[in-house]
Amino acid sequence: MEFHMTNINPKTLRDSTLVFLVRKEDGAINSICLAMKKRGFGKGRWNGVGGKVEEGESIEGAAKREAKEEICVEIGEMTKKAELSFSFPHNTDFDQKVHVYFAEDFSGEPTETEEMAPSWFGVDAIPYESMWSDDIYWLPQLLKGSFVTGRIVFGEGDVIVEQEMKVR
Ligand code: 6U4
Repeated sequence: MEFHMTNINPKTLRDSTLVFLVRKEDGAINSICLAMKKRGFGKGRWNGVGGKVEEGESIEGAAKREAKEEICVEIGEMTKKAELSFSFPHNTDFDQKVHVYFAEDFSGEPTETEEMAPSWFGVDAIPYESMWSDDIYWLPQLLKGSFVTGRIVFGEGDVIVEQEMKVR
């Protein structure tokens, strides 16, 4: 794929959060909690939990609030794993800078709500074909321990038209 970027103005991107609960065995992540989005933006896809950062809220505070609202878990410590800018030139209302975290430290069992239905997946059985089409480019890197910075531009039908990822 050839990368040449449409300008995304970082100042106009609203902050949003995405948290993946993870479980480890012998020090390595062996399962990840994904939740099926039941309504609104991203409906019908497996994803982490999260949403918009509200005014006066910290990014981590927003991430924890969304985890509680969407799958009823209380998150303690989280690790930031990626910062991804998504742009939708045909509908800039969807443009967002997504702060991605892994959380091992949580209490409560992930529980279905009106918004999301959670389920645990082995790291070798992640349903990428039923997720946002960009996830396969960065989630495997996060699971391997990398931090990813990325910019992705979507066309109609949420097809990726441009992308740039830095893995470190
Ligand atoms: P609120 O009102 O905040 O609950 P909601 O309809 O849940 O609104 P939004 O926009 O707040 O939607 O949150 C979108 C969620 O989808 C965030 O967790 C970020 C995530 N997300 C957005 N674009 C994504 C993409 N391309 N790939 C991905 N997750 C994405 O994996």
